[in-house]
Amino acid sequence: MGAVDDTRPAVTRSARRAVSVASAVSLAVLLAGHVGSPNVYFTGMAGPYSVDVAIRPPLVVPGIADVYVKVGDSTVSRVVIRPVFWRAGLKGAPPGDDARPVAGRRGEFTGQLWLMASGAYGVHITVAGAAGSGAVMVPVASVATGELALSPFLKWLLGTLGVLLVAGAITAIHGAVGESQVPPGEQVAPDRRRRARMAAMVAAPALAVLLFGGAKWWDAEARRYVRTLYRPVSTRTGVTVDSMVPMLTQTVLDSGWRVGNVAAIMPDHGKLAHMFVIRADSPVVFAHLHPTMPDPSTLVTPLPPLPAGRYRVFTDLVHETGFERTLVDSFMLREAIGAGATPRLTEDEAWSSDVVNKVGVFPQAGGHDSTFFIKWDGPESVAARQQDVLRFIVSNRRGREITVEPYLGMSAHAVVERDDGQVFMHLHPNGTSSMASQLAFTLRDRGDTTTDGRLRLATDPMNQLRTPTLVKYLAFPYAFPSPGRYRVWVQIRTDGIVHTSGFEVHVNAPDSARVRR
Ligand SMILES: [Cu+2]
Repeated sequence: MGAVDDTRPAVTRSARRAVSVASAVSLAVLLAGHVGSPNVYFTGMAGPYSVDVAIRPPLVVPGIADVYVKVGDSTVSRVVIRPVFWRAGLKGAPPGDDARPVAGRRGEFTGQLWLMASGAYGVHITVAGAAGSGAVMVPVASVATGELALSPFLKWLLGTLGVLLVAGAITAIHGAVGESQVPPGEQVAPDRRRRARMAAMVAAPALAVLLFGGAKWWDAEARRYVRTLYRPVSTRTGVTVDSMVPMLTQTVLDSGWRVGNVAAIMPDHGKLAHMFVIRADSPVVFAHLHPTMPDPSTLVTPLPPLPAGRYRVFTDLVHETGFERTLVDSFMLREAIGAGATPRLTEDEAWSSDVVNKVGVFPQAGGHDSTFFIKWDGPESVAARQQDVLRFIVSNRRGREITVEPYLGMSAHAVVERDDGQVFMHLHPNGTSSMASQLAFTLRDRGDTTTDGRLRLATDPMNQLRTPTLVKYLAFPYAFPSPGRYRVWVQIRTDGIVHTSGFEVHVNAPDSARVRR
């Protein structure tokens, strides 16, 4: 497994390009949409009921997803979960299964779902209680990301049983031809004994051939499976400077993608792509950009001024199938760029090179300017897999709530990255799934598609924030997947300006006493 920051500097220098820039191709093994963080978290309404959903997708496909549903209403008596594959739609989906109540935990239900194919699934959750029934859909990317290995003990046990089985089969054939033909107590005649030996001698190579064939078949199956494993799409990222303005170009190298073998990209939050450029060797430089796509395998965006250093690039895309993916790459800047130019950014793009607030060290984290404060409200000590940890208090100078304007249809955006780049997640107060993916499923279920299977994208995504709201608390449903040092950036818009606040969080190994699930 290559690290994200496997940079192979290939410096391009020309008279017209003011700076030399190294480009890199990353070869990291990462998950679709959710880099190193496969679990799906969702907070929202199923009709009249508030629900918190956590879904752990399987490592292999077909495989079993674990689904947890927590409902806020104590009258809820039944929770039904149902997996819908994007291509099959509701009509082609298996009937739902009843989730069972978790013993000793009021309002919590759990169940398992088979995900049979690779691609986007919508998990439909229907909740029934005193206020009637309500449903909600949570998109999940189903990808085979690994092979299940046998434990050494199981290998030894199965190997021993196999040897016994073969030995037993030969003994049985020997007996069937020899002793079993003779009444009990009688001697086995020499020619019968010889025939039995012959039979065993024929059976042994025949069994060997069968075993060999079986092993061949198994290897072929395993190879076929490995071919279906999800592989990240590799890209090349380069930075050039044209009349002082630095431009980033990310090119998809995958040949299947380049000839149009992947589903079209659909806008999410009204943008085709969300690109996050994060300095690798220091957490203080962060940019949220929206590249244009002059063709389906090229992403281009102006960059804000950036100091020299190594940068990671995470580009979130959603396919029209509802499948979310993140393109991961990195680049190196030998010197600072763009310092003299006015950043050519749109009002929906934001960048920050402020100090990152270490949680526990600077609990009074400040906003971009000091018109408001955003303070870590999660636990002082965070463990991996612990839920309800990404919480913040937002206040103005007088300690009151502030008015937050919609930023790309959301009250807030959060980006989580482990400092080695192996974990990356872009999420919102309603969870980790993109609005675009939800829209894709809704349109397909309604039959809002063209004859060639494309989505009719005239519809606006639902669940969008459209008007300014008063905000005091911000919470993002999430659990850090693994221990390590993480950076978290929170973005909100006030007075027409997008503010980015950075935090550094140390995540401890899961402590069984504290983990909620
Ligand atoms: Cu966002």
